[in-house]
Amino acid sequence: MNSRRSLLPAVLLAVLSLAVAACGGGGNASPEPLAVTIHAKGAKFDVTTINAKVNQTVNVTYINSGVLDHTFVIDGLVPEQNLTEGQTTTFSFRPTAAGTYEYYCVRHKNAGMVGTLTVSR
Ligand SMILES: [Cu+2]
Repeated sequence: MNSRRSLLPAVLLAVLSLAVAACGGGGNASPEPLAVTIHAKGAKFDVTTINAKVNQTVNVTYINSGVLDHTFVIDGLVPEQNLTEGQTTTFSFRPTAAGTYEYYCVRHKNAGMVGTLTVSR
């Protein structure tokens, strides 16, 4: 009975250690925020690749420097942002899973107004 009693703290400690290890697996500190400025002009983004980390906040400044209306969408991450000519908007997102995501302008996706967000661990 005594031995069982003395075992309990050790078991608790082991469980706690596992829990901490599981939480800390991806690194305890969140990555520094990433700032990205993207211009829309013609039917193009001037930035067509964004590289981010899992759980990294990405702060985007989106500038429409052309004469067309443009949008910006990442399915599941960024709802449609609308910009009329000359407008600037800012928005943020934070990917929680590694992978490759497409960002695009709804109006000009077919014309090639797309880019790639790569999220890595
Ligand atoms: Cu567009």
